[in-house]
Formats: sequence, structure tokens, C-alpha cells
Amino acid sequence: MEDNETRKKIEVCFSPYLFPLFKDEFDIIVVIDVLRATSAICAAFDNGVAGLIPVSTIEEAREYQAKGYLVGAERQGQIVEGFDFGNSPYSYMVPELKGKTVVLSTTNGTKSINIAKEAGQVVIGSFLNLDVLCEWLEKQDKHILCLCSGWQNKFNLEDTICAGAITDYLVNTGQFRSEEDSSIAAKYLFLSAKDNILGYLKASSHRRRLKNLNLNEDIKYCLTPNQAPVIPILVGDTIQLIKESVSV
Ligand code: 3SL
Repeated sequence: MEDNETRKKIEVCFSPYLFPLFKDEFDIIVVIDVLRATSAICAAFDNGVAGLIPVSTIEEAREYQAKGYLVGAERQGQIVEGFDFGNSPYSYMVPELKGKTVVLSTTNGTKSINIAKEAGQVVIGSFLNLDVLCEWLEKQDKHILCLCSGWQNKFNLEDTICAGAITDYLVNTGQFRSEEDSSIAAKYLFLSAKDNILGYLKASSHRRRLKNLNLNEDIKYCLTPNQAPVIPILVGDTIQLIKESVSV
């Protein structure tokens, strides 16, 4: 085990609102929006999408649509009228998207990605790519921040638990240290939840919101680890797949 000073940092930021307090200290930002943006992105790449451009506003999404792109847009959990699809991971499991570069705008997730890109290398995190992502992060000689997208700048449980899983894994390698209370809290929440993540999140706000929209299948898929073992990273304005062996 390395001494504390030489260990790399792994910390957790609970919401984009708090990101300015963290942003200058990290090389890699793992953006997490378990329900559902970063899960949908992992599902998209696992199903052969070639690239995904995350945009923050509906106006930008419309501009890409006018250029002929297939564009997904979600607000308040629902598909925005006039767009090709929303934010359900299942929308990306179709042959028409294979090999294509698509555009996506969501309430929180795509905004977090765009906030994070000024501060470091953005990598997409979710339960769906948990193990492969942790193994890749372990190999990077970098300080890492997990940015939880939350809901409209508020804390949420599902992103925090996923960030806690990443923190727990990396600290246990002996190569990483966590000093912020947010990271310690995220880790303990993960340890309490890990045996039944779906049950643990039963009363959580966004799970309730999506359940009311009859999106139970999306919830179950997004909360089941390691179903989309991909590592999507942001290159310029486009998310692409990284090969496991590559370092950033
Ligand atoms: O906020 C987001 O980016 C979305 O993931 C929210 S939803 O799950 O599509 O409602």
C-alpha cells in the first residue's frame, strides 16, 4: 500500500451545483446519472451507437435535428414532442441506431456532462458499466471525481450510491484516498444498499417519479450492474467508446 500523500484522489461531488467547489483538483470526471441519462448512454454504446453528442438545451437539440441527426430529448422524464426518442435505455437497443452518431438532451445528465468537460476528461459512469469502469479507472494515474447529476441540482440517492461503489472499489485497491465527507458518505450508502439496490431505492424521489410514468422496466435495467460493459468518454463534443486498454 502506498503512503497517503502519494495515493491518487477519488472524491464524490453530490450535485452540479457543488461542482465549482471541486472542479480544479481532478483530471478525470466520472459523470453519473443512473436514472437514466448515463445508463442510456452506456446502453447505446453497448448496442452499437458510434457516437453521441450530449447537448444541454432543447434549442441546441433542434439545431442538430435540422442538420439531419437523430435526436433524443427528455424533460421531466418524458420524451419532448417532436424528437425521435427520449432517455429510455431501451430506445437505443434498435438496429436503426447502430453505427450512427446521435444527439441527446436530458434534464440533468447531459447538462452535467457539459459542465464537467471544462474541468477534465469526462467519462460516463453508471451501474451498467460499473466493473469495467472501475478496473479502467484503477489503471489511470489520475485524480478522479465522481460528479452526481442529481435532480435539478439537488442530491439524489441513486447517483450517490453508484459513486460510492466506484469510491469503495478504488479505495480498496490501496492506490486511492478519499478525504471529503461526501465521498465517505457515498461509500457508506453504497455498502448499506449493495445487497438490494432496487429495494434500497424504493422510496427515492426519482424512482417514484419514473414509476409514476410507468417506467419500471427502465428502473430495473438501470439499477442492475454490469449489463453494458463499455467505457464511453467525451472527445471534443462527442461521446465515443474507449478501448479498455487505452489511458487518457
Ligand atoms: O435528468 C436526466 O438527465 C434524466 O436522466 C432524467 S429521466 O430519468 O429521463 O427522467
